[in-house]
Amino acid sequence: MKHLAALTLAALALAACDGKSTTTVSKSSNINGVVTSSTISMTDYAMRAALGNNPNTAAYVTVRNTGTEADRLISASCECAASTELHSMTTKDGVMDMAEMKDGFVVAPGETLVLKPGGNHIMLLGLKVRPQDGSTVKVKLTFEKAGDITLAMPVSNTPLSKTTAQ
Ligand SMILES: [Cu+2]
Repeated sequence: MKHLAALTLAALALAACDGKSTTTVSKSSNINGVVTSSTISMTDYAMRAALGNNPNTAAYVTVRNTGTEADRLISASCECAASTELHSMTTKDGVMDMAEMKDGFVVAPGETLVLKPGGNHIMLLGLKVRPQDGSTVKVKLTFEKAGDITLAMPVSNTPLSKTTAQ
């Protein structure tokens, strides 16, 4: 256990160190919150605040492939959670069911992948830090071709609700 604690501290130190050199993204971003690499553009990203004693939460993003080749969202990771999975959401006979997308999500050229509340999502399991409404939490997305892109996700009790005018 001591060993694990030391590792965690080392990871935190690394993260703190990393945070000094850049702001929030590893590629580039503009003031409208659009994060881009040469072939991937991301908008509408947010994380749901931790609810009650729920050990898990979810995060969302819209990914547009502006390149000429298919890419694939392979995985996501967050220091806030013990593990992170990509989940699909299906409804059968009125019952919602989540399943891990072990091969991730393919995004064809010119197409858009939408991860949103009530739909496919990024699942954050075993929260180590409980994301609070109004805070910002970094989530790293890993693409097969575009590589790693880190998003500073705004945390909300009602993620992305502003864009759908509730
Ligand atoms: Cu899920």
